[in-house]
Amino acid sequence: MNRKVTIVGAGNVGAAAAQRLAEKQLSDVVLVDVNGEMPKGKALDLSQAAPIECHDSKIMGTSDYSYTKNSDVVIITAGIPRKPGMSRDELIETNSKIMKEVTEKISENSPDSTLIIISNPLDAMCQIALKTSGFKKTKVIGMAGVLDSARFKTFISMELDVSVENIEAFVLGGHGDTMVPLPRFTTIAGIPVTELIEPKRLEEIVERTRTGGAEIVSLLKTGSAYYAPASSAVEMTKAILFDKKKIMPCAAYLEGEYGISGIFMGVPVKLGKNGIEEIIEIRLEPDEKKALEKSALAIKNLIDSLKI
Ligand code: TXD
Repeated sequence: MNRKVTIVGAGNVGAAAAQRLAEKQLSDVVLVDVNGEMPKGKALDLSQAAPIECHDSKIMGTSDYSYTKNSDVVIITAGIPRKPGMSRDELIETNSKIMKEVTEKISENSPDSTLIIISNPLDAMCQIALKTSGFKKTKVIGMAGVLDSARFKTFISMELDVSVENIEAFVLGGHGDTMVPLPRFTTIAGIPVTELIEPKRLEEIVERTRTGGAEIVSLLKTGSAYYAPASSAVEMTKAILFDKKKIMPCAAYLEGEYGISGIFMGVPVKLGKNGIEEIIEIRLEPDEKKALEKSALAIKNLIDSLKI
């Protein structure tokens, strides 16, 4: 195949993303991990599913970055996940070092790639990747909004017993407790959600979305969510590989958009072959704007503590 995607971190999210990329025949996949021969084992196992799943994507596992050369997209999931009771921010020390080391190697081997950052705390990890890689800000994108919006859509579809395909929803802001689900932009077959779900119940669904990651962490006991995060990363990858110009909520580096500067935060962006091709600015109501500013402040405080 003439499209190549590297996934750094062959753990839960990385392996699930490799499987989806291959089975959808979107690209060849290189799985990179520091954990001995584990990435080789996972790649071999995934390759042996190919004759049954009927795809010709090549999947390899390695710890050697020379195999990642000239990747089109690089998905970075390397790091440690949360344990029950932990916040995403508590991962910062360990994951910052890993993100720096990985981005150095990736930018050497694939200087023209687009980076999709997954590791937590997401907004801060994006900042490290941008600084370390020296890439243009349009080529470093964080995955959170697609997942948070998918969670919001799932809960709405459960509530109304309607197809998930009917639902459009947007979650903006940071990937944490201050994320900003926007009921005003949420529709079911074009019908505003506020026509179908009463405000109190909708607020409960919004709150479940905000804590959607923690709900899964507490059920799994070890590790955090990975099927939906992998799907979200693959959706973004597809938009870039196929130049789809698709609008989705992603963490982007802001320089004045929404009145915010110098941090990554979830906003609607258009994804295509050049990465982020446009940041879409929508007019927000005062309470929505306030919520977004609160989210930005939480991200800024975390970044300041990192001194990056
Ligand atoms: O919405 C989102 N952005 C997220 C983020 C949704 C789900 C998971 N989120 C975060 O992604 C999570 O908090 C973690 O920080 C990452 C990866 O989660 P995953 O569940 O895949 O963790 P695993 O299974 O522990 O896998 C991480 C792998 C593991 O195999 C390590 O050996 C590897 O990362 N690792 C490295 N690979 C390459 N290079 C280095 N330095 C390295 N260090 C660890």
